[in-house]
Amino acid sequence: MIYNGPENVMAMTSSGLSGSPSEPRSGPIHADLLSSLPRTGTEPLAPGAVLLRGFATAVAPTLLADLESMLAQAPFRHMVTPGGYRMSVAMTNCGAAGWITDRSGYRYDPCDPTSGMAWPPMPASFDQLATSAATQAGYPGFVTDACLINRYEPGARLSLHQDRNERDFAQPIVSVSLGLPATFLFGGLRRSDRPRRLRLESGDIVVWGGPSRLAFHGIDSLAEGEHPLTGRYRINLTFRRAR
Ligand code: MD3
Ligand code: FE
Repeated sequence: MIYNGPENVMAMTSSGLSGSPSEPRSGPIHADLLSSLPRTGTEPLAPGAVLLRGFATAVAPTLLADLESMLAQAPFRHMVTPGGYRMSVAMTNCGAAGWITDRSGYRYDPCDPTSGMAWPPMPASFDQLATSAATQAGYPGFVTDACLINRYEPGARLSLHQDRNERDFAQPIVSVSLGLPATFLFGGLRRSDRPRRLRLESGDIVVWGGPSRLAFHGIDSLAEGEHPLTGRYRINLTFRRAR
């Protein structure tokens, strides 16, 4: 694991105990300077789960432009759960397989049920980000074949669930948050385990592998807001290995 967050800036510059008296000593960092540093760094969240703050910030405009051009072929839609409920989160997919739900169940399918056509191909920007984030988190060689794209508007939520429709639970899931912030609920291996709450902001990536791969998780009801990249939406890209 590589730690490159503000912690290390502190460690390097707030000297006073180390270094010879003859060498110049950098003074304390001004509070405003510290708080204006970009939110970056690698933080372990739980066994196998790693938060990469701001990892996608620079590429976010490219991701959203590539998303925009696939929406003509595969627009966002509100799917229906097997129990007959319309999901508040709107979804679409790209890649060789896409996650869908309808009255007959949850599954991956190579075709979009709305058009009957294959899902749009995975853009190179998506693919490359998923692999580099997985590598940074300690999962080198991750190759995604399915990207589920979730769109939240204020009030939309995703109740606690596990992701179990993929073939190989040894493969991690890479999730990329864009636009409005959300409160992520991160539970344990039993539905009854009380979830932790974690704020995810635009550009944050979480890689879920190891024992965290089957943890219960969800998203709290999205708060109203306006974001320069997405307006009144939060977009989440979840990269999976489905087959
Ligand atoms: C932890 N999406 O698409 S991303 C989902 O923000 C999903 O749209 C949420 O849960 C969202 O299935 C959360 C984070 C995430 C995704 C998959 C996981 C966390 C996970 C799988 C296992 C454990
Ligand atoms: Fe999930």
